[in-house]
Amino acid sequence: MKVKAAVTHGKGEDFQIEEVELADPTANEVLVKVVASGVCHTDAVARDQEVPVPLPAVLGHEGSGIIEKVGSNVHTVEKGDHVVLSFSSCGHCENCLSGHPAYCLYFNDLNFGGKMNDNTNRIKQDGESVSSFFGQSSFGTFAIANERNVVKVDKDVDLALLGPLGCGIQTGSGTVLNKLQPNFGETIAVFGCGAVGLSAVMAAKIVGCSQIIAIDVHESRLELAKELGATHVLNGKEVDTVEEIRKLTGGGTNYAVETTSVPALARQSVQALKPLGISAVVGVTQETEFNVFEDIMALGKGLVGAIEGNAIPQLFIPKLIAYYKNGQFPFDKLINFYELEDINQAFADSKQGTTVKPIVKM
Ligand code: FXY
Ligand code: ZN
Repeated sequence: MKVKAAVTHGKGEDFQIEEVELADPTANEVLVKVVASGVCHTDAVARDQEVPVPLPAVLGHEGSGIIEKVGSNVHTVEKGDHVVLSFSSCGHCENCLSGHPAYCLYFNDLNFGGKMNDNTNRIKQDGESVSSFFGQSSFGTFAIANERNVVKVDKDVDLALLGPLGCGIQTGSGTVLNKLQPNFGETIAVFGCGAVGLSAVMAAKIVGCSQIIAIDVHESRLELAKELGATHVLNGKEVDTVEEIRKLTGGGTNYAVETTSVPALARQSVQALKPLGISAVVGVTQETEFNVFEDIMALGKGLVGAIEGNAIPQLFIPKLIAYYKNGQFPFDKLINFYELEDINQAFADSKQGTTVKPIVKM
């Protein structure tokens, strides 16, 4: 079938709204009428070829929509179901089998390699193959997704809002709820108040952290952090954050989440911990300096990584929606909607910091 999509043709180039040809879903795939898709920093990273996704590609990996057609071997969803699309995983490796699909041994190939799980393409333009992304390519009016990427959701919530639960919002909230798991009354510092950081703030409020210290350099985001549950906010441009956090908490927090990808902040997130504290890094940082003895070993601290909030999306996303429905997880406050035609503006506003989480509507 012919569908409209935002196509990425060249490194760093604007998305072009064009027609592409979508093949039928194979046995383990579904065809989804995409209602909307969140915009995540990882889409920009792929567009700019910091990760070499073969181009041309249809990016987008925070889709939400309605099942239009299912392959012959699909059993968990049917036509008409509302779904959120999440990341790809193989289902067969030891990490998938042990309930850790975000650490699938084939994660990079399946999400960034440009092909579906059977290593073939579903999208074509002028007879040439076009890459898929995260097994969904949600920047289009229809998408083919692996059954494993699909999360069935309640029909009584606005489906257009839900796509970011498949990546950015799951990443921030899951890092707190699934990975760090603070106890009621413990303390946490969240570095960065983008969609990931603010989702971590909301999650920390859900578990009852007594001090939730949010750090950013944009005042508007710090205001939003307060609204969403931060008990204290720090502008990293104005104060020494490590010193301030130690002062506010009497020696440091139990936990930290680093979402900014600013290399120096990975170390600061550990320095801001009290003895035995743990910092989770979710911002992609390649290299930075630590004094391993002083920063980590001497005080029994830990630095851990987390991908996609350690979530099993089919179990975790419905829980987030339940929290949203009872008012405990107001992630809609992060969102601004755009038309698909305005997708380049959505990316620009996200980079600028004027929109926390853009969603493009199809
Ligand atoms: O956006 C989604 N999350 C990613 C999986 C985080 C890791 C990005 C790695 C880029 C190579
Ligand atoms: Zn993402």
